[in-house]
Amino acid sequence: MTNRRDFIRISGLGMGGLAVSASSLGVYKNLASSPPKGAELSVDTDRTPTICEICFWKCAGWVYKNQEGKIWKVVGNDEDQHSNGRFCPRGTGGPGMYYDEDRLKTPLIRTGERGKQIFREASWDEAFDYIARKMRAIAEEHGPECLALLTHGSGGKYFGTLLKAFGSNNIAAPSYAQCRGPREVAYHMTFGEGVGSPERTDIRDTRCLVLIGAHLGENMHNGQVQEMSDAIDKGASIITVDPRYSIAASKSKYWLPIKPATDLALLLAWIHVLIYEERYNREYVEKYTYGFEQLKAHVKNMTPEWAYGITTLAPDLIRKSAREMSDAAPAVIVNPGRHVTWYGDDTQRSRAMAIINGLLGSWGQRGGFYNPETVSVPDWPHPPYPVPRRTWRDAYPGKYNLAYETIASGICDATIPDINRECNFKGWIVNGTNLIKTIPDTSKTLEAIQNLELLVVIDTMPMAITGWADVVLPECTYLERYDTIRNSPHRKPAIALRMPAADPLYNTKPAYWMAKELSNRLGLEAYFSWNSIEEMLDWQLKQVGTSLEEMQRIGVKTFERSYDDLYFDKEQEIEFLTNTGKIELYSTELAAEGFDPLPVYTAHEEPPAGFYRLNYGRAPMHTFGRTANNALLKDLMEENTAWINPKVAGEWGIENGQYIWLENQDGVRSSFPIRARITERTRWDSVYMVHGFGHTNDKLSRAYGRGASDSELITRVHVDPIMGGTGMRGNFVTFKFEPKKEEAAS
Ligand SMILES: Nc1nc2c(c(=O)[nH]1)N[C@H]1C(S)=C(S)[C@@H](COP(=O)(O)OP(=O)(O)OC[C@H]3O[C@@H](n4cnc5c(=O)[nH]c(N)nc54)[C@H](O)[C@@H]3O)O[C@H]1N2
Ligand SMILES: Nc1nc2c(c(=O)[nH]1)N[C@H]1C(S)=C(S)[C@@H](COP(=O)(O)OP(=O)(O)OC[C@H]3O[C@@H](n4cnc5c(=O)[nH]c(N)nc54)[C@H](O)[C@@H]3O)O[C@H]1N2
Ligand code: SF4
Ligand SMILES: [Mo]
Repeated sequence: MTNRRDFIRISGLGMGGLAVSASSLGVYKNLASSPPKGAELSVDTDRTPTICEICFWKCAGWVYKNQEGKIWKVVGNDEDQHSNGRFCPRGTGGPGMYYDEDRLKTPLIRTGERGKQIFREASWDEAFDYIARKMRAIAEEHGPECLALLTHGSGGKYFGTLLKAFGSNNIAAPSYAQCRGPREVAYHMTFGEGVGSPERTDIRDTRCLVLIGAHLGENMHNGQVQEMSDAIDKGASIITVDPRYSIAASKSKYWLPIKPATDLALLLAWIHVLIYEERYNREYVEKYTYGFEQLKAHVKNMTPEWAYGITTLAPDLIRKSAREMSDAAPAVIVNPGRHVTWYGDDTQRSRAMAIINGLLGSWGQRGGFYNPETVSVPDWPHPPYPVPRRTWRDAYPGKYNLAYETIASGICDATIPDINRECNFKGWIVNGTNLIKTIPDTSKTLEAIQNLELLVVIDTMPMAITGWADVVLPECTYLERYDTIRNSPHRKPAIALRMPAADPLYNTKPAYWMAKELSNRLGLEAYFSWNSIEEMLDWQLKQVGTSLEEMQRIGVKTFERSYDDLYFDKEQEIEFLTNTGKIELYSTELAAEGFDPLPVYTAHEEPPAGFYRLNYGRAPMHTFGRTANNALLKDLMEENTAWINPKVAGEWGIENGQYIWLENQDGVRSSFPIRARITERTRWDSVYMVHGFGHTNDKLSRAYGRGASDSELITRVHVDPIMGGTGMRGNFVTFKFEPKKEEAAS
């Protein structure tokens, strides 16, 4: 039996053939203790509250300084539902970001050709004057709505206010069309509500957790991983569907090593078993759902035997795993996953998962999905925003009507001039997202960038995207600034504060300050009418019954729920926010838009001879590409590896540990070599690697050229017709034993 600490340690040890070095153990030790035991420092005077920015789970914690007053360590806040007082290895390594000597240090203005990284250092005034001049010029010539904000992370809120005040609401995050968008749309179609972040999965009390691709344990979303490990301790069973033997698979009662890209067939067969063996939650289905009979007819022939031919999973395994779920119902979760943009039919796959949750009656039930609550924090009062004349939707008439948020890749495509479009985007403000590595098909992103009249990048590090900027604005790290109040949904409504633990190093500044300064130059100061961020935060906090002074002391404030409705009572009549007011097994909304109202399996392209499907995922000690240069985390894992099945390695004569190059179906070869990891843990038809390596910006002294980048190899994108998500897993790679010729010469 594993306990939570083992689980996290195991997840660290399990990765990429990595031997955890002695220096890394310190980081793991911190992970389990909070606050540091035997700390010489008095708790009240020397700690300041923070919200981790190493990933988007947004754990709240404390920053401690050492006796010299230097930032020393970050630990979880016990009051915080996201972290329960513990940080994950990445969060614990956060100070590495503050101390990184490669950080962006001062504003930069481009002087040479775009992308050649020829910049001059500039003052903040010069940088802002330059940006404001260009923004005005774009607004005059093309309209303010030709400006877009691409953002991921906390500072985006302030630039969002600026952009809306300027007259554009084209604000996109890659966490939608490159990540969880299809899932959100599918759950809206089915239950009338999205899943949200943190996900409303009641893993703590579940009896059966079904992970389809979702690789918790490598995906280190803190609270979820802790709850999963607690649930395992309490005897919950785990079912993992993954072509790779993930950490989660190693903890599972059933591991279904599915043939990649065939999940929809498995899901339909599961539905078949649940319905035809009468193992669904009859009472719940009758009371709350719509379209059961259509669903039943739809899956009539989709037997486990049918699915076997597609998925390679034995019919008996499909039946047994379905029964396992139904035995646990309603305390069962078919995990909605998070990064679900895989094959382009992702909304439909997510719908099939949602339908199973509906059949098992887990939505709104203990051990299934709870009903989260959020503290509504009012914005600082400001004049109404002007109504934009056009939005990104006008670039896609009749398309993606079911997308609730802006599609980052859609902004990118609509920046490339096209005579069929009335207007193209002309300026981008890019905050905290490394678009070159984040949006698939880099050549298109670069083509878009070459057509921009203005590209402003706000980042903390020199990354691929900053290399292409006209103006680079260096943000101070999360440890050096105040920020937006965190009010994410959870079991109990709560807020958290981030405040500076130290003054910003170098000539770096927080996003709120940049946005306010820009507003002054654009005549939009009425939207930022606070005198100081402290004044603004204090006002906001007082509206919800606390104050800046109190939050500086406690970091996190948890409120009682307004209703006792974490789960709903089976006696209750519930009106779901769908067209029919029911849980829609059959989606009337999809039908109205001309899409399949019930999910249909369609085959995806197979790898050509000599090629393998490119698969990618997460490592517990890194977040995307943002931590690769972090000295503390690089110690834990300094490069990624290519997981290759021994059978395949044998055919190619590849040795374990050998450096190879990967080349995709379009002849794109990885810029850098990657070490082979020969392992039975991946199927023979795919090659797996961790995303976020193979950095191409040589200003990253530790990360440059280490490992290979999956992003480079993802040149084919399968767009989800329902909401515009960019399916990225339809790419295939083969092995090469030398770099591309032109690169070898240079
Ligand atoms: N440590 C760490 N944790 C993170 C992050 C991070 O950068 N680092 N990022 C966070 C973010 S933003 C996200 S969105 C999540 C993403 O994490 P998740 O949503 O959990 O995972 P995915 O990226 O969808 O899936 C990765 C898994 O899918 C498997 N897989 C590949 N192809 C198939 C297939 O065809 N079928 C099935 N069933 N499985 C397949 C892979 O082998 C791998 O194990 O992680 C979050 N957590
Ligand atoms: N090939 C491929 N593409 C993917 C994925 C994948 O697995 N493979 N995953 C997809 C998913 S799930 C997601 S959510 C997206 C994530 O996509 P991104 O959010 O773009 O992820 P990162 O690569 O971490 O880029 C974050 C950028 O923010 C900067 N940054 C970090 N902290 C701060 C800060 O405090 N302030 C500012 N201004 N900048 C900061 C970092 O230096 C980095 O340049 O990528 C998607 N794209
Ligand atoms: S899960 Fe880890 S990296 Fe993400 S916010 Fe929490 S501590 Fe930070
Ligand atoms: Mo994501």
